[in-house]
Amino acid sequence: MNQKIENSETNNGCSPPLKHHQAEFVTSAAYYKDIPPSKGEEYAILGRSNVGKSSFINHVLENRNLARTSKKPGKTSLANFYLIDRSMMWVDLPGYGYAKTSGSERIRWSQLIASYCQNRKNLCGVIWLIDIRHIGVRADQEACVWLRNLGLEVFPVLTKSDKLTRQQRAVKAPEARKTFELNLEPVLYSIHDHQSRAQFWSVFDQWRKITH
Ligand SMILES: Nc1nc2c(ncn2[C@@H]2O[C@H](COP(=O)(O)OP(=O)(O)OP(=O)(O)O)[C@@H](O)[C@H]2O)c(=O)[nH]1
Ligand SMILES: [Mg+2]
Repeated sequence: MNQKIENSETNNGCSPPLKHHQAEFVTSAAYYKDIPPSKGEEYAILGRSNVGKSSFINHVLENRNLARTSKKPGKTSLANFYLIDRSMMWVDLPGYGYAKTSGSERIRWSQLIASYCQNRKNLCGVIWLIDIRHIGVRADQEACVWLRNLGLEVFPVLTKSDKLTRQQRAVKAPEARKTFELNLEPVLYSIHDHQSRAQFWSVFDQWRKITH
């Protein structure tokens, strides 16, 4: 996919219209066999443990009670399904790359992520979260190769952008795009910046039209 997707940071500063997205929790699954039947447009939220996946979901959907978050890695241990605007499903997955989870749990998580991403028929793409401060770490490099080999469309997001100065942030999207050979420049995201939300939806809505 190489269609032109306009990042509103480059569209003469015009703010996209704000829209509230309706979201509801549907179900959780610990194993692939337990996930609901394939139906409709679906996107997975994937990234290292503690990168901010669940916080991102709550913030971007303006509902702090949707997904459980924690300062400690390893909080999300199930695949959690959320129906957005009654038209698409988002799936918050456990994180990868967290060494301290017990062996059997780690195996279950990686099997859940792998079997879901490999087999889910209605998976239109992956919203892939990367910590803006740690671009290129091994676990992300491996995930990137794996996602590419599966042929999945990837929508990259750099999380925790508030942790860097404006000057430091400026180089990170092109750096990540180059490091991971991405088709798309990542969107910067911070749960402490409400403009992140509008910025995300503006780019995601364009990308979404292409993926399904
Ligand atoms: N400063 C800052 N902190 C953030 C941001 N996003 C998430 N966090 C913090 O990062 C920590 C982890 O957030 P989670 O949303 O639980 O991360 P996760 O990727 O879902 O983690 P797992 O479920 O363990 O894989 C929490 O303490 C959040 O408050 C952000 O944009 N800025
Ligand atoms: Mg989580």
